[in-house]
Amino acid sequence: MPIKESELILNPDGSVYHLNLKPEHIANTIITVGDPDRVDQVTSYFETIEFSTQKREFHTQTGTYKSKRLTVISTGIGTDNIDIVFNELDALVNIDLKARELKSDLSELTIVRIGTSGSIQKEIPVDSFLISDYAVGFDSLMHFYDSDSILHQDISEALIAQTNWNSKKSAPYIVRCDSDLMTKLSSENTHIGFTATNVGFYGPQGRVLRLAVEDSKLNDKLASFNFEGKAITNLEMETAGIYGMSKLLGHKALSMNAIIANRATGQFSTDPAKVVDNLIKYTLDKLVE
Ligand code: R1P
Repeated sequence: MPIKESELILNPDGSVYHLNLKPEHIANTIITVGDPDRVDQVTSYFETIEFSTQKREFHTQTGTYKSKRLTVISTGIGTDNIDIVFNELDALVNIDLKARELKSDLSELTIVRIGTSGSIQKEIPVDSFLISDYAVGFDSLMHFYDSDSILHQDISEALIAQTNWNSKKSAPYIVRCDSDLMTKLSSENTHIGFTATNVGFYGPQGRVLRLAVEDSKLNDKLASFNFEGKAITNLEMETAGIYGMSKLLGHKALSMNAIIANRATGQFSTDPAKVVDNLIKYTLDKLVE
């Protein structure tokens, strides 16, 4: 049975609905960034750019870095966008868009996030690089999929118990990176961390401007959480969704974080653009090694 038009929406030119992309527009290795302007920053290091498009927050460019074909795409902020980006990227490689049928041979994409993040551990300073080994999602994205087989339930249970997690909030889900990519992209220059993916920037990350939060101790509880020596290291807004969607769809993913704030010490980087640029260069060179 072909996938119905209402379920897999295509634009009049045959491109996928939100991303505006056709299968020939993307490489097998994809870099995701949050900020649409960061796409140009990444591709400024490319020797060629063969394709560019933008629709809403989804800005895409494909080209070559040291002869390797790469696609860079912005996701905007949050795991709601990750659901859209990952389903549509997967459709580009694994669904015959004309026949509206799954292909018999599925393809595996390599997807690396280059994003910004705030550390919650004093020892992980601003201007450092952190790679997310595990991620905990405080959004509910994975709970809308048949995802139990990829989730680390033992860690979630420990987190719920140790933080006295309010059951009115979505149950935290735990996912893990692709270990081959971790080996390829880590070095003595990277911290290895356990990333919390929050469902907002202010209250959900414990920032109080005018509104009181439900649990003012949450960041402290996350920082002191311990599961077999694993502590939560940093906060951002996409990684758990990226790891969950990639595992479910059969792709490899890794999240690279430029630490621009330290919530434990109250410091913010004096030059956040520079640390992001350094992480872009580091990641590009590791991808072509
Ligand atoms: C919040 O300011 C945004 O910055 C972080 C968060 O994950 C969120 O998307 O990442 P990016 O700099 O990649 O967008």
